[in-house]
Amino acid sequence: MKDKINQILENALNELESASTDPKAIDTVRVKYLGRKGELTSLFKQLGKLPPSDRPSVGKLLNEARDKLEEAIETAIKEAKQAVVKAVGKFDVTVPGRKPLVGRLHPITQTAREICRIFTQMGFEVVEGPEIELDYYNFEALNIPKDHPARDMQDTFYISEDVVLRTHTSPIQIRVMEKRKPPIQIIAPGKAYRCDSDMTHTPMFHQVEGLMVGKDVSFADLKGVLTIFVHQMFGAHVGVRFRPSFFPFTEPSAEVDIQCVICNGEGCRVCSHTGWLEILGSGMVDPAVFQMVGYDPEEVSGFAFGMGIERIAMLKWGIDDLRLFFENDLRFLDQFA
Ligand code: 2NL
Repeated sequence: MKDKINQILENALNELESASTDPKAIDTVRVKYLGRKGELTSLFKQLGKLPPSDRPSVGKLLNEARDKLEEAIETAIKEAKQAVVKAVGKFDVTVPGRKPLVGRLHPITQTAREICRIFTQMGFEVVEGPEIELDYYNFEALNIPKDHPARDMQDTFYISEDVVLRTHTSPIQIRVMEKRKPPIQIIAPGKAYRCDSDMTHTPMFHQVEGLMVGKDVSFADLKGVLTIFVHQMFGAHVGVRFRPSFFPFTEPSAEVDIQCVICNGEGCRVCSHTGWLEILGSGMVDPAVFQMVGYDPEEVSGFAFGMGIERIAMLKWGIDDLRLFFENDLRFLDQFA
C-alpha cells in the first residue's frame, strides 16, 4: 500500500511536470488524482479495509501525498498565470473587467424634453438660437424700452454696449418671426442668464418659451393649449387658473397657476397657504412686437408664453432646493435614472 501511494504521487508529479503551464492539462491531473473518483481519493476510501494497526501510518502517508500534490498543483497554476502575464505584457488579462458606468439624463434635460414632447404633440416645432445675443433681439424687438428695469445692469450680463447673454429665450422666437411668415407654432428651450444669485436664483437657468401666430389666434387658444399642457405635465385632475398680469411684450397678459401639487390645493408651506402655484407667464403678443418683425397686427394675432424649467422640475418631483440641480452630486442625480 505504501509503495502504491508513493508510485501514484510520483506519477502525478511527473504528469504535472509535463502539463507545464497549460491550465487545462494541470486541471486534468488534478481530476485524475484528487477528483471524486481520483486515484488518491479512492485510496482514502480503501483505508477502512486495512488492518486497524496499519491504518494510522498509511493514513498519514496518504495525507502527506495529497498535501504535496495539492501544493504542486497550486504552484503550477500560479506559474501558468505568470506565464500569461509575461506573454501579454504588464497587464493581467485574467483580472475581471470593471463594469462601465452607464450615464443618465440630467433631471433638467428630462423635464425640458418632456415639455417639448407635449408641445410637439400639439403641432409645435422645437427651435434653438444663440446664447450670446444682440441687445436688439433680447430687448428692443420685445418692446422692452431702454429705461425698463429688465434691462438694468444688475440683471443683465453685458458683453458690450449692444451684446448680452440672453436673459430669456424669447429672442429665438423674434429671429424665427423675422425669417418666416405666419402661421407659426414654435417652442424655444434653452439656457438663459441673469446677474442674480441667491436661494431661488442662479446666474444661469433654463427656460422654455412658446409662440403661436396666425389668423384669428385667440386668447381661447392660449387657454386651451396651456390647459392641455398642465394636464399632460401634472395630471388631468390638477386645477388651472389664469390670473391677469403684465409683460412688456404681451397684451393682455396672464400668469398661469396650478393647484398645489404638494397639498392638492389644501394650503401648505410650498404654496404659502394659497393652494395655488404660479408655473408660467403668457399673453397675446403685443402689436408693437409684430410691427418690429414686419407683421401687420391687423392681419395676424398670436399668443406667447414662457416658463422656468427648474421650477417645473421642482414641482414635478417635490424638490425644495434649486441648488441641487447645479451641484451635480451623483447621489442626487442617480435618483433620476
Ligand atoms: C415668464 C413669462 C413670457 C413671453 C414670455 C414672448 C415672446 C415673444 C413675444 C411675446 Cl417673441 N412674448 N414671450 C410672453 C409672456 C410671458 O414669460 O414668466 N417666463 C418665465
